[in-house]
Amino acid sequence: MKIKKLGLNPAAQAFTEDESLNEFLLARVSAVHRDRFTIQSSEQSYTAEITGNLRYSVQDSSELPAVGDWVKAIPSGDDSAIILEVLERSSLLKRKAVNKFGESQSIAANLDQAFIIQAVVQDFNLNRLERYLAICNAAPIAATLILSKVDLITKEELQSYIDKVKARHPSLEVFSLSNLDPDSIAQIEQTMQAQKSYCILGSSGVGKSTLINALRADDELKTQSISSSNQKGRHTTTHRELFILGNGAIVIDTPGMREIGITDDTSALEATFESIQEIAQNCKFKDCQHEAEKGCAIQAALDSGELSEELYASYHKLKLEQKHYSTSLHEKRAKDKAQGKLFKAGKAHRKNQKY
Ligand SMILES: Nc1nc2c(ncn2[C@@H]2O[C@H](COP(=O)(O)OP(=O)(O)O)[C@@H](O)[C@H]2O)c(=O)[nH]1
Ligand SMILES: [Mg+2]
Ligand SMILES: [Zn+2]
Repeated sequence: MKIKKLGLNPAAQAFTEDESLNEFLLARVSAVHRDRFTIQSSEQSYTAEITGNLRYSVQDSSELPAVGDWVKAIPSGDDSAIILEVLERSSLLKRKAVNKFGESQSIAANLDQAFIIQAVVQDFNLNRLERYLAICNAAPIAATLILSKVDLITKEELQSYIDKVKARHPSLEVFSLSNLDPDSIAQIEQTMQAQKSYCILGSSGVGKSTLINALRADDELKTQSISSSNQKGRHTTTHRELFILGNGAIVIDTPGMREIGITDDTSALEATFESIQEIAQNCKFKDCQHEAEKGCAIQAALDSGELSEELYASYHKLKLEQKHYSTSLHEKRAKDKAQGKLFKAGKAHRKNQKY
């Protein structure tokens, strides 16, 4: 297989043009396990570990290899390797780590586009959609909405859902999907381009696995791992979360997420709520908090009905969450720094002691 089929990003492209490729292995992370990774080179897949150096030098778990990352590695056996370095990412989809102070958690790296799925039955929720849009804008990656299980509702009902989305996000592309209808799957697949990387996001039960299984019916790497298992009697159960579709597009499977906490990228929220940003430009004061200030265009738009209360409430909630995350992050950094100083002081102290 040609390496470019794995969807090279600029850093990986530069690596292929570099001589060091002769010595080192260029591979893409196709699965993440507790402390091991599955990586895919142009030749084969490897079970890989990271060097202790890499493990101890990271400040935040999001610096560790994620699915979709390009890595520099060295083979350490027939089908094992050691990851030396994570190459520069062109995007990183992440969320706030659950129950961890000021930390983020990677979802996938080097994506071009996300499909956000919401089922029209029991799952449709614009505020949650906006959370997904915010993490996609922060990555930054393009996002498209798929309304799934449309076989369970009428055309008129479907249109009313689409209208609700469009009222808040006029430029968001919306697909409708019934996994029972191959045409609707084909319509989504047709928009996916060769060598571009896609992920599918959404709550549990919305039809992600069913869609991915339909898409990966012709997964190119599947035949590759079967043939290498025939040759060497291994690789039989290689777990992967990265697939190459028949049309050459790359799909990265992500685990279902209960919480989609946002992190500290303020421009991502502004991009998600474009209409609010446009209105806010007319506020009299640049640093207007849109509370009780004179000449606040947001308050005026809310009063006139030009800006929907629901949309503004959704924005406001995410904004507060983002501020909270930023505060935690600063506190964590200050704490880490203080601990680092303490550690250094301890070391100096021990060095000065005779025994
Ligand atoms: N009616 C209907 N059911 C679906 C559709 N897609 C998936 N399902 C069902 O919804 C359930 C959850 O699907 P699954 O793909 O596992 O969802 P995931 O948790 O998002 O991966 C299963 O029982 C599927 O058979 C659809 O388009 N229409
Ligand atoms: Mg699933
Ligand atoms: Zn204002």
